[in-house]
Amino acid sequence: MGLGYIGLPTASVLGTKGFHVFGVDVRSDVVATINQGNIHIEEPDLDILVRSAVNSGQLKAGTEPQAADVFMICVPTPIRPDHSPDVSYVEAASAAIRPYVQKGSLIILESTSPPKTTEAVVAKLAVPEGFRIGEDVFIAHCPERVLPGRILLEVVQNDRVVGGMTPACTARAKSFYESFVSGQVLATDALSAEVTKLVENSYRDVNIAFANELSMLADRLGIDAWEIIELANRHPRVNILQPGPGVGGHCISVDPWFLVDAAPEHTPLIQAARHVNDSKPRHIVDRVIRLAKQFSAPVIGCLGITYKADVDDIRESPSLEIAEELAHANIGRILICDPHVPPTRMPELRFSPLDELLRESQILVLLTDHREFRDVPRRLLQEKIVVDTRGLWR
Ligand code: SAJ
Repeated sequence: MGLGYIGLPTASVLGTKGFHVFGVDVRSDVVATINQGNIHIEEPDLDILVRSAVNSGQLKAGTEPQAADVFMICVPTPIRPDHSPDVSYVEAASAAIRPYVQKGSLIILESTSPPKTTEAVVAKLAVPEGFRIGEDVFIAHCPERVLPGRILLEVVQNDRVVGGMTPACTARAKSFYESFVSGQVLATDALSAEVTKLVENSYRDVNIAFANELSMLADRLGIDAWEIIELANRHPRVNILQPGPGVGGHCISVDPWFLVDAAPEHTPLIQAARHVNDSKPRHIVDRVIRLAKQFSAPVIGCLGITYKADVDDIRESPSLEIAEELAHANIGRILICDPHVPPTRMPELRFSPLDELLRESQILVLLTDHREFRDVPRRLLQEKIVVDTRGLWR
């Protein structure tokens, strides 16, 4: 259920490992694309795998579920504007499979979810009347852990955490994952699996927040944050992450809020980290606005709008937020270049080819460290004012 960044790679891996997979998505355009052997998202080698699974007849897609031995729910779990969790897609997917769940079916929630979702949503909405969990039907949470850009490797190689509603549910889910995962499959209960996943992403968010706080402190002191981090990381027990324009993507900037929502009074550090990371785009925008004041007709080039390097994903992207803020700030001409985002996807922004942007801009703002930006001639950078939010051109 759900053929996005997690569902489609998982479906195609299973398809090429001999499973008969029926992928369901509410978007009929996505279903049509996949049934033609094509893909609607960018991920290394995914096109090859999907084409092979579809051509061999192992993977088919549709907008309505079918009866199955195993149901995997891989739908988004966003937050609302007030940061509270929105599990409506999990509710809809659970209700949609209910008529197709049979005795013996295994239902797995892969979506990163707020604590107790497996029990309160999936078990409640997907299980037909009279079925006993752990006897007639088996329900488990196995949170996805893959890193966009490395999904096809990680979906097979990563260790997995599987938590069932009962020990029998855990055992069923564990043996299913062991049939296609080469990493270890670690057993726990559903709530612990839910919280483990949220802790992983919150850990990363807190650590990136430390790097981002440091970088803002370094700006104030007029020193180079990357140099400080490099030097500090030579200590045997220090390993600081990299500062950037903020934290984006559909995972790390969202999931910590699920823990905050579950226990607001016990999560001050997680909340502070979210606020630090969310404040970083504003810090960059203010800096560029200050720098632009020295020009009578400033031209500002923004390089990259996706949330991280070499992906096409702009969800929650701080780079996009900065580019849009600058475009609306009335401070001059804002040019944008992102080799992973076709200009037609964002008609309201002014896109330029890289060479034109580099030639025309007086201020260059490096927002996403795409491979294509690495080799910009350093000589050219010396003639410009450079705001390198990723430390790519150091
Ligand atoms: N970032 C920094 N500095 C760093 C590392 C990352 O600013 O040192 C920024 C990135 O630019 C990006 C954001 O953080 O904006 C998140 O990027 P990421 O590469 O850290 O992670 P995601 O969101 O692509 O994937 C994460 C992964 N989680 C962890 O590494 C703990 C992945 O394994 C999860 O499966 C995924 O979230 C998910 O789906 O939950």
